[in-house]
Amino acid sequence: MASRRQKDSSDGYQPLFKSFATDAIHVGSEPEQWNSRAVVPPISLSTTFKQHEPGKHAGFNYSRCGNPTRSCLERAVAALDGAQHCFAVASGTAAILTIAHLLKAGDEILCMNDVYGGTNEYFSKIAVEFGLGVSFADLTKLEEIKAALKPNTKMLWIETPTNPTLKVVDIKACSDIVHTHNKDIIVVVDNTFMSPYFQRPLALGADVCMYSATKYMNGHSDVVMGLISLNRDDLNERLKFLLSALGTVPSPFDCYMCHRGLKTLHVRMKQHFRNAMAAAQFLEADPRVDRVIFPGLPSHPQHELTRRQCSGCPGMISFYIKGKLEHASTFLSSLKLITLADSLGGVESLAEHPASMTHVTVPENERKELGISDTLIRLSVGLEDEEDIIADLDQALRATEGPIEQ
Ligand code: P1T
Repeated sequence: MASRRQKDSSDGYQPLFKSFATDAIHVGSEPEQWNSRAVVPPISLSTTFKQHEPGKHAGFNYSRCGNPTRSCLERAVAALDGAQHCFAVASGTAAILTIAHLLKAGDEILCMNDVYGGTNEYFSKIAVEFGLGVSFADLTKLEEIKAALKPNTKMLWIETPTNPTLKVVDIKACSDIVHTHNKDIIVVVDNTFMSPYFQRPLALGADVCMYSATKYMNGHSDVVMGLISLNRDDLNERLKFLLSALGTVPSPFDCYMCHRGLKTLHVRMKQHFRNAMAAAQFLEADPRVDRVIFPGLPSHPQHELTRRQCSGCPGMISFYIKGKLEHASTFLSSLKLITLADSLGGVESLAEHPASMTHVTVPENERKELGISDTLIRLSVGLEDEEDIIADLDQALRATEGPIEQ
């Protein structure tokens, strides 16, 4: 599937993946798989399944090990990722935990230095307690990768664009560097922000692609879930075992919900991109804003790479407001349409303050180094009318102009 790209490339980005919408709507939802010919996969709540004879069953034995509703979702996601295999898991965090269990004590993970706060926390506070070594590097500087690899490095963890400073990492270049060094290093890409509509990491050399499906994949802020896609049969067997042994699985209802959300991913992502571009251009021209980070803007340091690697950009914008912490707080508290809340990737626009919310657990000195300052604000631009989103940003920025309470 990875090679099935449409011919026309309109605006300098990678062409969209051919038949993406058709696959999103139909793969995993074939009516012929059910006696009832249901057009929408039923929610299969049964925890257990009758066996023909001991150890012989019709595909499912116990829902922790596999479930028909989950399987429908997994087939759809595999198609969208150009993958042979996919696992739905209980959360993005459960995906991180399960993938980390591919390693053993004494192995080391080399991780992008700017990642979701929970990812940083899991690696640096929990995985290390179980004997995994963890080091962080700026993977946008390719020359630093080789120097950071150790004889026991067994996994490279890429997040791109990064959360929250939206740095873009060259997946193919990183994969080539580490696989040339040692082909057994497992390259993992957290593709939460881009979604498979804009970026397919497996086609770029990654071994494993994962998502917090809580975000764009489900898209409606009503499911916590994770997804893992891959092509390697050896890792697939191990992950199947780990999922069942660790029990990091989602509920059938959540699988149904996520599969339902996935069917409009292509429509949503297109509009997220349009709305975010308009909001980013508005913010970049605004004198009350210091700097806007949006990979779709020519001012983004990896804008050219983004066009080379992706088919577009999601609704994520980060920006530095002029002033101090108080200006950021006043802006966030003054928003009316845009909701001040953690998370991202839903139909509704959200805004947050990484230094005190999503990335509060990252040590202060690291936050400073990464650019997660008190004036950094992260927006998840939703699908409301573009003019209404911009009007809300404008009125909240206006609130920061007068005297600010300290
Ligand atoms: O929340 P959960 O589904 O467990 O996913 C964790 C996760 C993993 N990877 C990335 C890139 C993420 O952004 C997240 C979760 N992020 C937020 C909740 C947030 O507001 O950034």
